[in-house]
Amino acid sequence: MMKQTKLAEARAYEKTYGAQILPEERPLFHVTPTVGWLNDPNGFSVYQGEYHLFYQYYPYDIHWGPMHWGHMKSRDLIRWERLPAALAPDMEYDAGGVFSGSAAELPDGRQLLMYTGVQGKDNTPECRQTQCLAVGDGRNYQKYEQNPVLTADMIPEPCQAKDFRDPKIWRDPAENCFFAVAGIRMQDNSGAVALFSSEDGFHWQYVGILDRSRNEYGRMWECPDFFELDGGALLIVSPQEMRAQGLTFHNGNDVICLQGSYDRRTHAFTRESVSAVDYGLDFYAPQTLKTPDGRRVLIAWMQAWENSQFCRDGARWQGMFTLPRELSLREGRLIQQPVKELENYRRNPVLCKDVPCARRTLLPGISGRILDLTVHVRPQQEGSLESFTVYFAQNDSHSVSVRYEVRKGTVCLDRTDSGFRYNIVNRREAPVRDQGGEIRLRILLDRFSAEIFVNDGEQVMSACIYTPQEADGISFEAEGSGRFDVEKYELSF
Ligand code: DQQ
Repeated sequence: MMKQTKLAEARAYEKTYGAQILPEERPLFHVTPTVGWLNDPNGFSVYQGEYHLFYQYYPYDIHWGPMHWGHMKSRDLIRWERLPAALAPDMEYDAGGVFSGSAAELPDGRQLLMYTGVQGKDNTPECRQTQCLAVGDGRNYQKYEQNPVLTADMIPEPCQAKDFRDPKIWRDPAENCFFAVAGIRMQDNSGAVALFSSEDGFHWQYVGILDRSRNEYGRMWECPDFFELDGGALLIVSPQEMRAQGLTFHNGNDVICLQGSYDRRTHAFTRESVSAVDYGLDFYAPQTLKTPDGRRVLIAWMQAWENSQFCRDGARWQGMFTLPRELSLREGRLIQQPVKELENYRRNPVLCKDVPCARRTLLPGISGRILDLTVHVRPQQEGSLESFTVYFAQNDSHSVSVRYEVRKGTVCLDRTDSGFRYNIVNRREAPVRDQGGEIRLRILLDRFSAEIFVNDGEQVMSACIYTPQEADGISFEAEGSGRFDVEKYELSF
């Protein structure tokens, strides 16, 4: 009884208030909640030939509240159709929130959701987190009568029942069974990733620990994802309370990629390297799926927890996802590129070739706030270029910039002048590979965000920007001599 009420309430609320948000109040091709608050992507998966994407959702406010799951689907990862909210916190075992989780298709054609049920108030010693199931048809879901199916006492090592969350499930056709990874917190407060398996998706057993932080890479590890890619095994986790290390990791909530090898027989993961996934200002809790044509695609919450309580004036939604990115390994390095489907929405190309670098350059036809812009810069001769900056979302009083410092070997994203009036982190630098002063920057803008793909995806920098939409100027500034090409497309449906 209670169950129908909470979900029905959320569905009725989002129907009424979601419809009041004008399309111009949202980005064009980035996912936002129907109304209210969104954080982590959940259940990013293929179901009956379509992409499904759920999200941590609190429809009633633009701030975090008792978690529901919102729901969208898409045929091409770019245009998303809104579906009614999928889950509400309406059982004793999830009354504190339906936290993050994932989805898979069952052999009988039903859709299986696995999520964290929170009992008791989050972040208190009494809180208990367990993994629960719901089964549905791609629109409506029934919670499993035998929930929860995974509890912290199934883990033989001592760990804390208040921090056991974010299951990512997948079906392994080779082994004809399901696997799931989830974040746990050991007695020393540090995070680890536990692996579980199940033959039918409903009855689960503990397999082992894939990797652990030992308080070196942050404390609790949230939102793990584990998959094989181009001959390697990748474990992506979102550590809390990370300590900064050079330009690679920053303090607070980070996202790291543990790369190594996986022995399918013993289920042992051997870590070989650790890298950052995104060098921008807003990126957390990513999740991946495998497309029917075999690509590994990642999507993340494009927001830093630390600044998520600051909203744009008059906002009726808060929180959006990155553009889905294709992952690959190139010379052992994680490469991320916007999904190729985006190219179907490119319109009105403007190409400017071999432009001489100058103190300030404006180019005809190069402006806008919803676009796909690539700049390729090269020095006139070796050592002749000192820096190159692209300014965008620019007018007399605003701008956001991406600056390449050739000798330092860094790219810096800076939104200090984006118009936001809160004391948040506004600048971050990424180390880039030395190519004798040459660089490629692909910049995706979608009204409220910027995603910068450096050197064909060797580094990515994602950030929300808070600049009035009238600020749509783009300009280029160089110190030293060189030449550059610009390729710009508007993006539209
Ligand atoms: N967000 C969820 C948790 C997860 C955290 C709660 C990460 O499941 O650990 O909204 O952002």
